[in-house]
Amino acid sequence: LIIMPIVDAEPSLLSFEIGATALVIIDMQRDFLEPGGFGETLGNDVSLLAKAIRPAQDLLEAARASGLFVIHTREGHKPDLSDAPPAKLERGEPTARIGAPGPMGRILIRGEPGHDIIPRLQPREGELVIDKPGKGAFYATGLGDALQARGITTLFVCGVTTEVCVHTTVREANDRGYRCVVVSDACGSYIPEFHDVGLAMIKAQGGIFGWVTDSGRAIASMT
Ligand code: C5J
Repeated sequence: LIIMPIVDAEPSLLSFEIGATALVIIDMQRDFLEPGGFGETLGNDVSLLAKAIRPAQDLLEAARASGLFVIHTREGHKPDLSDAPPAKLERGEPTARIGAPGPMGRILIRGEPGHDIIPRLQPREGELVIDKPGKGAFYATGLGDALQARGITTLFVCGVTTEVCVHTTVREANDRGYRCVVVSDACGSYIPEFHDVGLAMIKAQGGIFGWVTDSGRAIASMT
């Protein structure tokens, strides 16, 4: 017997199977969330992202307790930048560029302190960590194969930023046939109106990219 929980979401309720569902936590990295990181060097108020940490932590604990497969992503590049397209590297003031030295090591470089996931959301053994060179988690990564191997069909998605890496990942996933449920308060943006409109875009037109819920309703569906 397979029990199908139901999550209350917009634009409709959605049933899912625990064993075929993953939680994907996008780029909750020190470089984006902590003072002195890449996000702040771009002129952003990083405290706007801090609001997503507690809901993401609660969601992660519920997902772990219910046996959902947990995936963490990190945006970043190899130290020699060979996986970073020139068009990406060119942007930003010289000191804020990817690969430049920052207070938490070279900005968005794998292995540097700023590239790491924040302490409160550290991955556990058995959870998948996807290092991605792009905004979407499917581009140039093993995510698609990992999901297929486990028979995953539904993704709860949260993280930062709502309109950039969360949105790009949800669009990639939607085109690949995954049902995506975006957890609104466990996402964050440096630009509050982009957060709001980003979530609205996902659930508009009958759920054109997926579903939107909040951490309370997501956790209730898992427990
Ligand atoms: C950005 C991300 N915003 N993780 N990255 O550059 O959304």
